Amino acid sequence: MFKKILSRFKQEENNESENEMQDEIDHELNVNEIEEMELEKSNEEILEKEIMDNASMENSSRNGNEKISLFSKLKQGLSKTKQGIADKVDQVLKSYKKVDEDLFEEIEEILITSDVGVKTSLEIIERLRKGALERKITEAEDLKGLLKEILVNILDKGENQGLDINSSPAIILVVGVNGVGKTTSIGKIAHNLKLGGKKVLLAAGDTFRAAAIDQLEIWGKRVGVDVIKHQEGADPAAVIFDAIQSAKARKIDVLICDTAGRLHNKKNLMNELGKVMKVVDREFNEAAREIVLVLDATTGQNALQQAKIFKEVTDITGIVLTKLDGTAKGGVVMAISNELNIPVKLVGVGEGLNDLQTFNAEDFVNALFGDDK
Ligand SMILES: Nc1nc2c(ncn2[C@@H]2O[C@H](COP(=O)(O)OP(=O)(O)OP(=O)(O)O)[C@@H](O)[C@H]2O)c(=O)[nH]1
Ligand SMILES: [Mg+2]
Repeated sequence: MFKKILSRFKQEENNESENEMQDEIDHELNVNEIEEMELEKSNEEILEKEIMDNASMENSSRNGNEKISLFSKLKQGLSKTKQGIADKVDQVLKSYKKVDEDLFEEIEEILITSDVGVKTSLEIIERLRKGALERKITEAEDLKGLLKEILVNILDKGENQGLDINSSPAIILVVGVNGVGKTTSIGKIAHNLKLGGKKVLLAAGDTFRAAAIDQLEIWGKRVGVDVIKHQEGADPAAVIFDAIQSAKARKIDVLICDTAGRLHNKKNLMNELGKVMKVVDREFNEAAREIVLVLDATTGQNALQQAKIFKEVTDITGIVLTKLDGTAKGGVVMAISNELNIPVKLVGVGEGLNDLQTFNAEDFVNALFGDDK
């Protein structure tokens, strides 16, 4: 039965024509427009929420002398994904005892149904089969170590992990569709950089709505970093231009630029990001550059689809995967890492200032399986 579903999946994947893909992409971006109308709140509402969040964050950090370590925070964040992948794998390994073909199929099913994606799941199982043969693994329980190794291998992009902004000046362009956590992530990155002694400046490149500018300013105040802004509706490239001049004049180490996710279609997105990139090339070519794509883990395979679109329109250097806490869809990180070959650089495991971590493949897989570091 499962084989049938799988072959249908594969067939569907193969049959997907370029045009259908384009429709899907345009649809995805059109949905943004509709969502924009639905999500558009008054400035006051957003400001109020931000201020309340701020207060509760401060309270919790005041109570939080027993600061949870980064790893346990990651483990806690991944608990639902663990239930969907690692716990189920553990169960089948226990029930099978010996390695056989059915066991591989069961693991494959677990992966596919956990947002790891068909393509990546099949690759993982192929490597698992081959590895088990090579290492003459016959006990089902012994497959777990091999599986973990394979997952680490897929996720580990070597030196590319973490933002590459050690040389000064540096610029980080933050892109992604609306609501994925761009502005929040900018706040968290700015906070971490400031703690590391860097001089940081923010640019309000999302000029699509006034609230976006206000929200970035709130984050700026919260972490003690200035924000360069224009009016709502201004040209984002002009904002980035001003921010770059200001960064140079003030000898800023890292300039972080917010951008709008609410663009009607792929062409608009390409035009807007293209204009911004031109300004960066011309005015700030000497700066180390990161173009990070923010993806919301709770959207599962949709996040993969978004990453494909953005990869086509700009040279993404890394992914920030937010909202891993509380979602069962964290398996999508394997698909992103494997299928797009873009390193996941940071992961968000909560709404607090300290809830954005540098991604580490080994820690991630250990946390996913509920093991220690
Ligand atoms: N639980 C959780 N929530 C997060 C995380 N990152 C962001 N959020 C929440 O996601 C919501 C949207 O975040 P924003 O930073 O406003 O997203 P955005 O991409 O800037 O959105 P637009 O400006 O509307 O395009 C906020 O309520 C954040 O608190 C995370 O890692 N975990
Ligand atoms: Mg925003």
